[in-house]
Amino acid sequence: MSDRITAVHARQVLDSRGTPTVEVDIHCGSVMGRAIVPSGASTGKHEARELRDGDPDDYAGRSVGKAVANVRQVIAPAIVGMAAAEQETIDRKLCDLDGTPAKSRLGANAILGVSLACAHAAAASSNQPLWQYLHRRPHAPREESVTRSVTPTMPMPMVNLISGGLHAGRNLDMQDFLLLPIGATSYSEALRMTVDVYRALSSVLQEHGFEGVLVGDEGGFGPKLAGNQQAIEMLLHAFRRAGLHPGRDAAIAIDVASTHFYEDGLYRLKDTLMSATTMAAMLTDWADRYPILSIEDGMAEDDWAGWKALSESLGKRVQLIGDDLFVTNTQRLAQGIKEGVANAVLIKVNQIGTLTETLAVIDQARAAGYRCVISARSGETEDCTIADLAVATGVGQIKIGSVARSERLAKYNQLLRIEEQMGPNAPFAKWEFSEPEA
Ligand code: 2PG
Ligand code: MG
Repeated sequence: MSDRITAVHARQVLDSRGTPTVEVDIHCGSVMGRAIVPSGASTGKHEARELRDGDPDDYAGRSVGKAVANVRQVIAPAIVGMAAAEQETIDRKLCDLDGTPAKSRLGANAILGVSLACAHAAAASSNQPLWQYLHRRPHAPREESVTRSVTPTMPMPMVNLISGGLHAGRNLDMQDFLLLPIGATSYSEALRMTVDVYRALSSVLQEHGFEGVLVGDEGGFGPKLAGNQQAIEMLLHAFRRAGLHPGRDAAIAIDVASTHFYEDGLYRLKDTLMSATTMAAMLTDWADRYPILSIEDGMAEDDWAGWKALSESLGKRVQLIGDDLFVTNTQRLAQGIKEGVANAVLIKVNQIGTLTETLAVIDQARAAGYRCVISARSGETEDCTIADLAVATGVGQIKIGSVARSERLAKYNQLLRIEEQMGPNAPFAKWEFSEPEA
């Protein structure tokens, strides 16, 4: 079936917080590819820019009519007639049409919707599931791509269990306390273990007097705990309650999201003010005492010296992920690699705004021995592109949120479908951590 783009349409829909976002449909004759753009709450300042209308009377300034109009009036005429599979050419054209470094003219939301919908349309035209199409993409520049040589692999989920920070009314300083079901030998086993732990945590919290706990933006519990360490203790209880051995079957990951409590060179936690050195010492102490295998944004987005200290202290034994630090951007990552900062990158498609640029960051990370974690945003929808992307690139890890709220389950369920499509021996990224080559 031809993958010539015959029509491009966009509309405003709502995300999981009831906030407007952009949905794009790309038609290639009788087939259609669709994508919906996610949106963050704890965004990094170096991310590509979402275009919002800013009219206080229309969804409190958050409507996306301008971005939708840009897809219909500026982007559509420029790409109709092109082949949807020419992803690099289309993405370059989108960047050129925009012409700004942060995609602020047309809006990264307009651009990303089109970029991802193209991939969906091309996959549909070639009659393949998206993960398979992405892995075999006909026009991709193969030679220099590390990802090209990788086997599609089911990712290890990193699952939000307790939410804090900007995702749960700042009840805790740190944003996410997550489970890594490291004992799992398949994706579906990892998911089952996760649900066991989620249920166990619900009863553990009740027993500790946290009745009627609400869930945060990503479905994690949002109890008003005494502090960050109590969150860790609750997780360890829940692991044991679910019959899992902490450190062997189940481990902890933290998204500190420290950019959001960093001010004037200091980390302002609820009950204390910390320098970067003290912060690094505290995280190191936690990693000594608890089975914490991964720490995201332990330091703030522009605190390179703090990042360096943390990397020197923990980089050999703990996965240190840059989210606000790297913002899925090759220039930021290049600086990190040069300075020996962090050892993993969070990959969020809307931080950079096109599929091509996202794949470039994954390749760059891999070439430097940095690990990648494909991630959802706190504002999500039924769009499951990232599930297919994680499998196609074989990066090995995905962070979607908790096992509650259907915008999260949409992705977990898509991964179950993909696992089934891959057959009984679907490759699964078991947990392993080795220090990147010096
Ligand atoms: C993060 C993400 C997802 P947000 O910080 O990693 O948890 O949050 O989408 O709000 O940036
Ligand atoms: Mg983060």
